Amino acid sequence: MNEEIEKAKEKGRIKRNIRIMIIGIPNVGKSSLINRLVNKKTAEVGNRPGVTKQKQWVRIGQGIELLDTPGVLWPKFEDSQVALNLAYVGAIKDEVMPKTDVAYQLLNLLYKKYKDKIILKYKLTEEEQNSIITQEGKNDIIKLMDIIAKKRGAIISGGEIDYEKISSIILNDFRTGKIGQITLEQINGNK
Ligand SMILES: Nc1nc2c(ncn2[C@@H]2O[C@H](COP(=O)(O)OP(=O)(O)OP(=O)(O)O)[C@@H](O)[C@H]2O)c(=O)[nH]1
Ligand SMILES: [Mg+2]
Repeated sequence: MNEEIEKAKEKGRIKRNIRIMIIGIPNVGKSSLINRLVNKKTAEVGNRPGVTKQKQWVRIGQGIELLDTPGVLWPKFEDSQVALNLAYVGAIKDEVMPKTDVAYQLLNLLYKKYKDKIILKYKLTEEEQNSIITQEGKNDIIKLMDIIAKKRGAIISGGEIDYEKISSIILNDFRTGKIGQITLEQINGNK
Protein backbone atom coordinates (compact mmCIF):
# COMPACT_ATOMS: atom_id res chain seq x y z
CA MET A 1 0.00 0.00 0.00
CA ASN A 2 2.75 2.39 1.02
CA GLU A 3 4.52 1.46 -2.18
CA GLU A 4 1.48 2.46 -4.19
CA ILE A 5 1.22 5.81 -2.43
CA GLU A 6 4.90 6.42 -3.05
CA LYS A 7 4.42 5.59 -6.73
CA ALA A 8 1.41 7.89 -6.99
CA LYS A 9 3.38 10.63 -5.25
CA GLU A 10 6.20 10.27 -7.74
CA LYS A 11 3.73 10.75 -10.55
CA GLY A 12 2.21 13.72 -8.73
CA ARG A 13 -1.08 11.87 -8.35
CA ILE A 14 -1.56 12.07 -4.62
CA LYS A 15 -5.23 12.24 -3.74
CA ARG A 16 -6.04 15.15 -1.52
CA ASN A 17 -9.27 16.01 0.25
CA ILE A 18 -11.43 18.62 -1.40
CA ARG A 19 -11.56 21.65 0.87
CA ILE A 20 -14.38 24.17 0.67
CA MET A 21 -14.54 27.45 2.52
CA ILE A 22 -17.94 28.85 3.43
CA ILE A 23 -17.92 32.64 3.57
CA GLY A 24 -20.57 35.33 3.86
CA ILE A 25 -21.93 38.22 5.89
CA PRO A 26 -22.84 37.52 9.55
CA ASN A 27 -26.03 35.67 10.48
CA VAL A 28 -26.99 34.39 7.03
CA GLY A 29 -26.87 30.68 7.83
CA LYS A 30 -23.33 29.55 6.97
CA SER A 31 -23.01 27.31 10.05
CA SER A 32 -26.59 26.04 9.61
CA LEU A 33 -25.75 25.00 6.05
CA ILE A 34 -22.71 23.06 7.27
CA ASN A 35 -24.75 21.32 9.99
CA ARG A 36 -27.34 20.37 7.41
CA LEU A 37 -24.71 18.97 5.06
CA VAL A 38 -23.14 16.79 7.79
CA ASN A 39 -26.50 16.05 9.38
CA LYS A 40 -25.11 16.84 12.84
CA LYS A 41 -24.91 19.84 15.14
CA THR A 42 -21.20 20.37 14.65
CA ALA A 43 -21.10 24.12 14.23
CA GLU A 44 -22.70 26.52 16.70
CA VAL A 45 -25.64 28.46 15.26
CA GLY A 46 -27.69 31.32 16.67
CA ASN A 47 -29.99 34.08 15.56
CA ARG A 48 -27.52 36.92 16.00
CA PRO A 49 -24.38 38.06 14.19
CA GLY A 50 -20.98 36.90 15.45
CA VAL A 51 -21.92 33.39 16.61
CA THR A 52 -18.99 31.69 14.88
CA LYS A 53 -15.90 33.12 16.52
CA GLN A 54 -13.15 31.18 14.74
CA LYS A 55 -12.50 29.00 11.73
CA GLN A 56 -13.48 25.34 12.07
CA TRP A 57 -12.91 22.43 9.70
CA VAL A 58 -15.75 19.95 9.36
CA ARG A 59 -15.42 16.67 7.43
CA ILE A 60 -18.46 15.75 5.43
CA GLY A 61 -17.09 12.40 4.33
CA GLN A 62 -16.02 11.20 0.88
CA GLY A 63 -12.86 13.25 1.13
CA ILE A 64 -14.61 16.61 1.46
CA GLU A 65 -13.88 19.13 4.21
CA LEU A 66 -15.75 22.34 4.84
CA LEU A 67 -14.36 25.39 6.59
CA ASP A 68 -16.85 27.35 8.70
CA THR A 69 -15.77 30.97 9.09
CA PRO A 70 -16.96 33.94 11.15
CA GLY A 71 -19.20 36.30 9.17
CA VAL A 72 -17.40 39.12 7.44
CA LEU A 73 -18.44 42.64 6.50
CA TRP A 74 -16.86 45.38 4.44
CA PRO A 75 -14.22 47.27 6.45
CA LYS A 76 -15.96 50.54 5.64
CA PHE A 77 -19.41 51.53 4.34
CA GLU A 78 -19.30 54.25 1.74
CA ASP A 79 -23.08 54.38 1.67
CA SER A 80 -24.85 54.55 5.02
CA GLN A 81 -27.95 53.01 3.41
CA VAL A 82 -25.99 49.78 2.84
CA ALA A 83 -25.10 49.65 6.54
CA LEU A 84 -28.74 50.24 7.48
CA ASN A 85 -29.98 47.49 5.17
CA LEU A 86 -27.48 45.08 6.73
CA ALA A 87 -28.71 46.11 10.18
CA TYR A 88 -32.35 45.50 9.16
CA VAL A 89 -31.59 41.91 8.18
CA GLY A 90 -29.62 41.26 11.39
CA ALA A 91 -26.06 41.22 10.07
CA ILE A 92 -24.81 44.05 12.30
CA LYS A 93 -24.53 43.78 16.07
CA ASP A 94 -26.84 45.78 18.35
CA GLU A 95 -23.78 47.30 20.02
CA VAL A 96 -22.78 48.86 16.69
CA MET A 97 -26.24 50.09 15.72
CA PRO A 98 -28.77 50.19 18.56
CA LYS A 99 -31.90 48.15 17.98
CA THR A 100 -34.25 51.08 18.65
CA ASP A 101 -32.56 53.22 15.97
CA VAL A 102 -32.60 50.36 13.48
CA ALA A 103 -36.29 49.55 14.14
CA TYR A 104 -37.24 53.24 13.84
CA GLN A 105 -35.47 53.58 10.47
CA LEU A 106 -36.94 50.31 9.24
CA LEU A 107 -40.48 51.29 10.20
CA ASN A 108 -39.98 54.66 8.52
CA LEU A 109 -38.86 52.92 5.33
CA LEU A 110 -41.61 50.30 5.38
CA TYR A 111 -44.33 52.88 6.04
CA LYS A 112 -43.12 54.72 2.92
CA LYS A 113 -42.51 51.79 0.59
CA TYR A 114 -44.81 49.08 1.96
CA LYS A 115 -47.50 51.08 3.74
CA ASP A 116 -50.27 48.58 2.93
CA LYS A 117 -48.33 45.72 4.49
CA ILE A 118 -47.75 47.70 7.71
CA ILE A 119 -51.42 48.70 7.87
CA LEU A 120 -52.46 45.09 7.37
CA LYS A 121 -49.94 43.56 9.79
CA TYR A 122 -50.63 45.96 12.66
CA LYS A 123 -54.31 46.45 11.83
CA LEU A 124 -54.04 50.23 11.69
CA THR A 125 -57.44 51.91 11.50
CA GLU A 126 -58.00 54.95 9.33
CA GLU A 127 -58.16 57.02 12.49
CA GLU A 128 -54.79 55.68 13.62
CA GLN A 129 -53.28 56.32 10.20
CA ASN A 130 -54.52 59.92 10.25
CA SER A 131 -53.34 60.47 13.81
CA ILE A 132 -49.70 60.05 12.85
CA ILE A 133 -49.74 62.69 10.10
CA THR A 134 -48.02 65.86 11.29
CA GLN A 135 -49.02 69.44 10.44
CA GLU A 136 -46.32 69.44 7.76
CA GLY A 137 -47.93 66.38 6.20
CA LYS A 138 -45.17 63.99 7.27
CA ASN A 139 -45.49 60.74 9.19
CA ASP A 140 -44.66 60.73 12.87
CA ILE A 141 -42.93 57.36 13.10
CA ILE A 142 -42.49 57.52 16.90
CA LYS A 143 -46.26 57.91 17.18
CA LEU A 144 -46.69 54.95 14.85
CA MET A 145 -44.32 52.93 17.03
CA ASP A 146 -46.36 53.92 20.10
CA ILE A 147 -49.59 52.73 18.46
CA ILE A 148 -48.04 49.38 17.51
CA ALA A 149 -46.45 49.05 20.99
CA LYS A 150 -49.82 49.45 22.70
CA LYS A 151 -51.35 46.81 20.44
CA ARG A 152 -48.51 44.38 21.08
CA GLY A 153 -48.27 44.98 24.83
CA ALA A 154 -44.85 46.62 24.75
CA ILE A 155 -45.57 48.77 27.78
CA ILE A 156 -43.57 49.18 30.97
CA SER A 157 -45.30 49.57 34.34
CA GLY A 158 -46.65 53.09 34.56
CA GLY A 159 -47.95 52.94 31.01
CA GLU A 160 -44.78 54.07 29.26
CA ILE A 161 -43.78 52.62 25.91
CA ASP A 162 -41.10 49.91 26.06
CA TYR A 163 -39.10 50.96 22.99
CA GLU A 164 -36.58 48.12 23.35
CA LYS A 165 -39.39 45.58 23.29
CA ILE A 166 -41.38 47.09 20.42
CA SER A 167 -38.15 47.46 18.41
CA SER A 168 -37.42 43.75 18.90
CA ILE A 169 -40.98 42.87 17.89
CA ILE A 170 -40.89 44.95 14.69
CA LEU A 171 -37.43 43.68 13.70
CA ASN A 172 -38.47 40.12 14.41
CA ASP A 173 -41.71 40.48 12.41
CA PHE A 174 -39.65 41.80 9.49
CA ARG A 175 -36.86 39.20 9.71
CA THR A 176 -39.24 36.27 9.96
CA GLY A 177 -41.27 37.46 6.99
CA LYS A 178 -44.40 38.24 9.01
CA ILE A 179 -44.74 41.69 7.45
CA GLY A 180 -44.54 40.09 4.03
CA GLN A 181 -42.06 39.88 1.21
CA ILE A 182 -39.90 42.98 1.18
CA THR A 183 -37.11 44.07 -1.14
CA LEU A 184 -34.63 46.52 0.34
CA GLU A 185 -32.60 47.09 -2.81
CA GLN A 186 -33.85 47.50 -6.35
CA ILE A 187 -31.71 46.30 -9.23
CA ASN A 188 -32.19 49.56 -11.10
CA GLY A 189 -30.38 51.29 -8.24
CA ASN A 190 -33.42 53.15 -6.88
CA LYS A 191 -33.34 53.35 -3.11
N1 LIG B 1 -35.56 31.05 7.77
C1 LIG B 1 -34.35 30.50 7.72
N2 LIG B 1 -33.52 30.68 8.74
C2 LIG B 1 -32.29 30.14 8.67
C3 LIG B 1 -31.85 29.39 7.55
N3 LIG B 1 -30.58 29.01 7.77
C4 LIG B 1 -30.24 29.49 8.98
N4 LIG B 1 -31.26 30.15 9.53
C5 LIG B 1 -31.28 30.83 10.84
O1 LIG B 1 -30.44 31.97 10.73
C6 LIG B 1 -29.77 32.21 11.97
C7 LIG B 1 -28.28 32.32 11.75
O2 LIG B 1 -27.75 31.06 11.41
P1 LIG B 1 -26.20 30.72 11.53
O3 LIG B 1 -26.00 29.42 10.83
O4 LIG B 1 -25.71 30.83 12.94
O5 LIG B 1 -25.56 31.91 10.67
P2 LIG B 1 -24.01 32.21 10.36
O6 LIG B 1 -23.97 32.73 8.96
O7 LIG B 1 -23.17 31.03 10.66
O8 LIG B 1 -23.72 33.41 11.39
P3 LIG B 1 -22.31 33.92 12.00
O9 LIG B 1 -21.55 32.74 12.47
O10 LIG B 1 -22.75 34.80 13.14
O11 LIG B 1 -21.65 34.70 10.91
C8 LIG B 1 -30.17 31.07 12.90
O12 LIG B 1 -31.22 31.53 13.74
C9 LIG B 1 -30.68 30.01 11.95
O13 LIG B 1 -31.63 29.17 12.56
C10 LIG B 1 -32.77 29.20 6.47
O14 LIG B 1 -32.48 28.57 5.47
N5 LIG B 1 -34.00 29.78 6.62
MG1 LIG C 1 -21.67 30.77 11.98
